[in-house]
Amino acid sequence: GPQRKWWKEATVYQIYPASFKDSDNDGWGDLPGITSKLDYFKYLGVDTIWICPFYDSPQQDMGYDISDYEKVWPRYGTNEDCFELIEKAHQSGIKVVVDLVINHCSTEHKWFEESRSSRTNPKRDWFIWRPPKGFDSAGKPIPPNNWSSFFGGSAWEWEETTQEFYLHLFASRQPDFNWENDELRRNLYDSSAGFWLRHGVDGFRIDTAGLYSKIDGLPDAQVTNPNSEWQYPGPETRNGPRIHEFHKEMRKYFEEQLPPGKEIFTVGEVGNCADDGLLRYTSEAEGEMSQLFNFAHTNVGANPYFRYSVLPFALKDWKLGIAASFLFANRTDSWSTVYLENHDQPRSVTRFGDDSQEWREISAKLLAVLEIALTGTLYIYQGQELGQINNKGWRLDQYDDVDVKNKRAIIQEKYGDDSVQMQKFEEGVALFSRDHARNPMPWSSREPDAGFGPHGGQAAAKPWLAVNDTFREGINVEDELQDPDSVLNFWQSAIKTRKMHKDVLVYGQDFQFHNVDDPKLFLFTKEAGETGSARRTMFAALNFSSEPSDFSTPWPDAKLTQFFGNYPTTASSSARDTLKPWEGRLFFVD
Ligand code: ISL
Repeated sequence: GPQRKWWKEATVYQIYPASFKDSDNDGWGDLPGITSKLDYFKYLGVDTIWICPFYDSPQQDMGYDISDYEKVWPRYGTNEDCFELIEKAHQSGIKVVVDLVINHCSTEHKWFEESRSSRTNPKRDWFIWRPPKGFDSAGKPIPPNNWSSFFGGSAWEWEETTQEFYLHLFASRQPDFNWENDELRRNLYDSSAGFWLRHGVDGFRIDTAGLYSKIDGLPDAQVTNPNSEWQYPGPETRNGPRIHEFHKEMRKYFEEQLPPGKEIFTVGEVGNCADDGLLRYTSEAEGEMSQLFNFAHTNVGANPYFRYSVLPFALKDWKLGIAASFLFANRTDSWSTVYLENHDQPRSVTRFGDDSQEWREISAKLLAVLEIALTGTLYIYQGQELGQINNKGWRLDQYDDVDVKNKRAIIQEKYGDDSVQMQKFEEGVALFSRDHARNPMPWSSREPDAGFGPHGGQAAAKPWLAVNDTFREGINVEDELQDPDSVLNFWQSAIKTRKMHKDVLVYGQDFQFHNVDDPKLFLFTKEAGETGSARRTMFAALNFSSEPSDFSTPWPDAKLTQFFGNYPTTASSSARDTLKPWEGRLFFVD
């Protein structure tokens, strides 16, 4: 079986610093707020935290636009606050992973300020500058190619002063680095990663890890959206010609910074890639990244070219997506991840469970049963452990995300506010906006704004983004701690179970579906150990519907022993049985 590693067995809790805990009453979460909750992580049973970007930034894209890699954004605290968080976390046995955002920085980063100052500046080549293709009849410069930015509009921004465009795959104030430049790469590794490695971090989540090596000559992208002037650059930007070389070089640099004996891990965001590429990125022998986030299962039901146009999907599509996200690593020296939520995804109960009052809790628990049964490093996103759901009934102007704002402005200009297009967009945003994951964490039902800020007699500051109203209906830490049947306490026991049976739950191989076409049932087996008596089979039976469903095991004579489930355990465990609505059961097969 796979080689044992601490970071394979880790349960990682992802923190969005803006929205976790506000300790100084300015309406924004902060690092001391995170430090104040170390006991909460211990209670839940997570052993690693990943903190999204907390570096200095003008916050055009919530800190994914970095103006100084080596400085904490003042609203999040000071560098000393960060060093203290790392130290105290380590004292509590918790590892700390930070975000590495290196496809681009902010236009306010000093390197970009130098680069844009003149065509002959020594840092000119650290970013991707190109002359216009020409000028239109009105004298307007035409971008060098037809690429769209992921956040809408052209991926090129014109600079009057030097009469060239710069490339930005994301927002206009997030200029892409030119990874072809050796000097840039060395300085980038050292500032973004080296600085924090020397201050004791245990790993990195590597942002947009597949996008650094653009295809030579930056050719036009294929037309996938005939309604737009700008086209989504897929093959031109993803998993490009030098990407594996870059990752090897970077990993080698990391290793050089580490004290002897210390082992870190990295997890790359590689949304879209063929299996052989996924294997190569994460193979131990290749020495690139430790593991990655694949989007095969989170992309289901979203148009890959425009996330807000909602597509129907069958349970089978999602099952296959989930398998695709980790099966590539089966019986290899690669490793993968298990996740349903992050700061870019809506709430999993709303998307994959049932967020009605009747089924919310049980379907949230079912998702936990599924996740602890999958092979890979497990990630939980803040609020997921409470069974949080999407914001309901928000108007378009309540969303803060640059992606929603930019695309709304484009639709407004083209079709108007009262158009069918705008109505469709609004429906898509209600399901898919990144802001559903970004509300302040609900700590309490009794305090203003769910106890996000400190309330010792001071007037509470308004949080940067409104809290989700569900904190009044029991979805908050305080109420859930007190309720033994809460989603929170269920997650606690789910994590314990995963650790107790890690041979099959964390490390199990040879995942196999049964009746994969079934529209309600999600049935699979996995194996622990090698051949012979050391081998152990697990069977998972999950019902993704609000009706009871009969299931049978793949083996008529098998004796099943249930070891975990989201309803009180039933005594009989025969090869045929009925699953209650949204029920999930894990068995050993003898
Ligand atoms: O498909 C994509 C690229 O081919 C995108 O989904 C992309 O992978 C994703 O949007 C990247 O997200 C990350 O980088 C963004 C930031 O806004 C997100 O929050 C972050 O997770 C820019 O840094």
